[in-house]
Amino acid sequence: MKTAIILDLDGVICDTAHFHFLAWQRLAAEYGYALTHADNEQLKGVSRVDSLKFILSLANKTLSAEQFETDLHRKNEWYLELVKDMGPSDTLPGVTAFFAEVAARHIPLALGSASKNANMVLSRVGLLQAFDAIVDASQVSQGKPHPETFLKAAELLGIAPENCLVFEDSAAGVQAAIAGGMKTIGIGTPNDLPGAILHLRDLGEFDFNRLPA
Ligand code: B16
Ligand code: MG
Repeated sequence: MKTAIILDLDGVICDTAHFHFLAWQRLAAEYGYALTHADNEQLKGVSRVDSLKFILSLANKTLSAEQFETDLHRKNEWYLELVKDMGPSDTLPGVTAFFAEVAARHIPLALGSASKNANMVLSRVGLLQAFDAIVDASQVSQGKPHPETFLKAAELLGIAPENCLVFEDSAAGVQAAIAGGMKTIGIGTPNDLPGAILHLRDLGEFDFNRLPA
């Protein structure tokens, strides 16, 4: 039975999760709220709109619909400024070797990201062509923790969900993969990512001999 791999982007392939955090922290500071790393664990993998709603609830603040859209746009502009100088060397440890192993073993590979910037970030780090399928926020109606992102990726690969292995750094993403009937490897700690079958610091720690043949 062929096993496929589905990778999350931010926090798994590159350290853009940190850039999202910096941009949200800047916006939250304007609302008088100091966004913490613990808060950020709950924002990882969450869509832009839902992230802003969560921050507003933390800051106990409401915005007009117009200001809400303006602030979403400003956050994204700050994020784009932070990623604009990224290049092929800006992947997380072990990513290059991981992709080489996936290619050598002819393992079907998909991206399952909640980001609308996924294609741009992948092309900056030179990995856009490495995927057999890419699913980002523009192709789904329900973001993580809903399983739609990963189910769509499995469908595009033509691999049954139970034969897909998802690598995720977010609690929302781990929940999404489990809800889709997939196995998940957490890039992070068991405390932050309950439900994952294995926890690694980065993709470089993955042992391909653990994959079913
Ligand atoms: P954007 P992932 C997610 O990407 C991030 O983890 C999350 O922090 C971000 O809010 C979300 O994408 C939306 O990103 O504003 O670029 O559309 O981790 O699912 O690859
Ligand atoms: Mg992520």
